[in-house]
Amino acid sequence: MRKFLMLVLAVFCLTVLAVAEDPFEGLELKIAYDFDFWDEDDISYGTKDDRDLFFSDSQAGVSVLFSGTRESAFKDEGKKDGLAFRHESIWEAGATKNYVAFSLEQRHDFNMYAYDEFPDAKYFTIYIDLSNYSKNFEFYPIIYEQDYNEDGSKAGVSCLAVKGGVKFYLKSLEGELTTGKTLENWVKIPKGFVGRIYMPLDDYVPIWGTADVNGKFDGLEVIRYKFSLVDIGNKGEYVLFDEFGFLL
Ligand SMILES: [Ca+2]
Ligand SMILES: [Ca+2]
Repeated sequence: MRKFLMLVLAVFCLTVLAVAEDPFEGLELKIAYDFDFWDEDDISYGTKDDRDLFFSDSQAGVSVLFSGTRESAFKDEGKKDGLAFRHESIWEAGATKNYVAFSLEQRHDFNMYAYDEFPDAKYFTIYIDLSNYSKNFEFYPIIYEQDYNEDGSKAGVSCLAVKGGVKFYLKSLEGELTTGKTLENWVKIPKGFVGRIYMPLDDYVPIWGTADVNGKFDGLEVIRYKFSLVDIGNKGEYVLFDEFGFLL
């Protein structure tokens, strides 16, 4: 009898552990922005010469250069073709370093996922490759989206950022899942990390004077991503991003 109880207990513990190890169980990844429709190596992106207007705001051409590159392009499924977003520092030591942030528009006609809906998504995920960046990577992953009143009618636009002190996840290319704690509206990704990060949307709150009337991430009209970087690294260092998506 005692042996049986031990067995039951062991099975129970294993089950609990297994659930705890997969925070994404039952959730489906929907890609929102894959950069594959960019032109390869076009360094006008984000600058005043950018005719495609993928960015509504950035310092590209001043402190950083943006381009689409085959290097470290990522696919969650299938072969790894397509492009990734290369965010490169051109900052010369000693020169004035500009505040660096970019606003990338989700709703662009070239983006095949531009007008997709991600209703009540639980996580915002980004593939990130820090192989060519020499520090921990610190940034603010901010999302603008349409907010709704309790009756379903449109409210204003929410500018949403993560609360401090909550858990987020990192999954390396090898599949190892680890966790980190957020800081106030920003996260620190360990030096050299390559893989996906997962931000908990239930812990996203409105900032900069905006409201979230119904108190949740709606995901029906994602407008843009605003990433603000604490440091851009030394000249020639770069960070690669790919496959922004939502888990729902
Ligand atoms: Ca891609
Ligand atoms: Ca809302």
